[in-house]
Amino acid sequence: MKADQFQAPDYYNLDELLSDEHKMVRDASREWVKREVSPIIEEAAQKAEFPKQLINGLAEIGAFGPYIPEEYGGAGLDQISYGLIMQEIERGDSGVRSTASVQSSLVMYPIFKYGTEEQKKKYLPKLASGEMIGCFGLTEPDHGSNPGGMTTNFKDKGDHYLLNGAKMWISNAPFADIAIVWAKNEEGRIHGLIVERGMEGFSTPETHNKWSLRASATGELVFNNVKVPKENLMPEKSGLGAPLGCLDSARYGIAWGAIGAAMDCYDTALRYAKEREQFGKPIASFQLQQKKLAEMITEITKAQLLAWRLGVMRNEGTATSAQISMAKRNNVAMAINIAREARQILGGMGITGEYSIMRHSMNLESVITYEGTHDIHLLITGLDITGIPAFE
Ligand code: TGC
Ligand code: FAD
Repeated sequence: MKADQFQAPDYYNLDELLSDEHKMVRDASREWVKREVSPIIEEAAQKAEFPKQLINGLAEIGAFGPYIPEEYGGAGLDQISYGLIMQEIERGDSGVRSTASVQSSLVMYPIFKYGTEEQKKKYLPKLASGEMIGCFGLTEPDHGSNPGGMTTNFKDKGDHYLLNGAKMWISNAPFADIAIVWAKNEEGRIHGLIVERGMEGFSTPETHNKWSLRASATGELVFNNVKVPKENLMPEKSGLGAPLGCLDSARYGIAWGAIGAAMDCYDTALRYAKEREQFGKPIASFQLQQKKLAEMITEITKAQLLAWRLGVMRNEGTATSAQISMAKRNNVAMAINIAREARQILGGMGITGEYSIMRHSMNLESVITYEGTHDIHLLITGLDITGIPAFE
C-alpha cells in the first residue's frame, strides 16, 4: 500500500469552530492512525482479520468511552471530541471505527446509563483500557430493521435468568469478553443483560465471506439455556427505547466517521489527479475530473457542518433522535458516493489495494446498512416531519 500522505480538507475553516482541546484530540488520533493503522490495514482487510494489535492504541487515544467520565476510566471528553476521534479512525478504516463505536456507544454507554454502580465499577474501567472487549446484540436473523419483534427471551428461575435465542451480524462477537444482549422477559418487555464469555450454553460463531468491513470481526450470539446471574440485568431502563438510546450515540459517531472515509477518498483522488497524466496533461486539468473533485469537497464541507452543529446540540443535550438520523443517513450516503467517484478518478489503480478507496467503498456498504438502514433513517425523518409512521 502507498505511504499515507493524507492531508485533511477544511474548505470552510472549520478548525476555527474547534477548541484547542478538540484540535489536540483530533491531531493525536490522526497521528496514531497514520502511524499504526495505515501501514497494516490493507493486509488485515485482505486477510479478513481484525488487527487486535490496535486495541491498546485505541484505548490510549481515548476511543473507548471518549465521553464516559474519568472516574469510570473514560476520557471525559465532549461530544465534538468524540466525533473527531471517530472521524479520524474511520479515515483509517470503518471496521476499526466499528470496534471503537461498539465498545463506546453500545457497550460502555448502556452500562453507564442503565447499569448498577457495581456493574459500572466492574466493567467500565476494563472496557476503557481495552483489557475487556464488548459487543452489542440487538439484531436477530428474522428481526433487523424491526428489532421490537425480537424473540430472544429470558425466564426468571428464582436465583438466575435462563436466556434463549440468537443474535446475528454482531460486530466484535467472535472475540468479545462480554455481550450486551437485548431480550424479552416473560411479559414481553425488552431488557439489557450482560452476558459473559464462558457462560455455559453461550457461543459466538464467526460470520465468514464478507466483502465489506473485512478488518472487523462479525459473528452470531447463540444462547442455549444460558444461566445469567440476576445481577447482570441492567435495571435502569427497559423497553425498545433502551437499545435505541444507545444507537443514538453510535449513529452520531458514524455521522462523523463517514466524513473521515470521504476525506481520505477525496484527498487520495485529488493527489492522484494532479500527478497522473493522460493526453500529455494531468487528469486534474480535465473539466470532468474537476467536476467530480469540486462536488466532493462541496459535499464533504456540508457534511462537516452538519456533524459539527449536531455535536454542539449533543453537548447542549438538545439533539433529537431524528436529527441524528438525518446526519447518519446524509453523511454515509455522501461518503459512499464520494468513494465511488474517487475510485473512477484512479481508473484501474482504484480497484487495487495500493490505495484505500476500494476498501472504503466496500466498507461503506455495511455502514449504510448497520445502525439503521438508509431507508429506515429516511422514514424516521418522514415520521418526524409529518407525525405519521410509515414503517408498516
Ligand atoms: P417505536 O414504537 O417508534 O419506538 C419504540 C420506543 O423507542 C423509543 N425510541 C427511541 N428512544 C431513544 N432513541 C431513539 N432513537 C428512539 N427511537 C424510538 C420510542 O419513543 C418508543 O418509546 P416508548 O417509551 O414509547 O416505548 O419503535 P418501532 O418498533 O416502530 O421501530 C422504530 C424504528 C424502525 C425506527 C427502530 O426500530 C429502528 O431504528 N430500527 C433500525 C434498527 C437498527 O438501527 N439496528 C441497529 C442494530 S445495532 C448495529 O447495527 C450496530 S453496528 C455497529 C458497528 O459495527 O459500528
Ligand atoms: P432488513 O431489516 O431485512 O432490511 C432489508 C431491506 O428492507 C433494507 O433495504 C431496509 O431498508 C428495507 N426495509 C426494512 N423495513 C422497511 C420498511 N418498514 N420500509 C421500507 N423499507 C424497509 N446489529 C447488532 O445488533 N449489533 C451489531 O454489532 C451489528 N453489527 C453489524 C455489522 C455488519 C457488518 C452488518 C452488515 C450489520 C450489523 N448489524 C449489527 C446488523 C444491522 O444493524 C442490520 O443489518 C440492519 O439493522 C438491517 O437489518 P437487516 O440486515 O435484517 O435488513
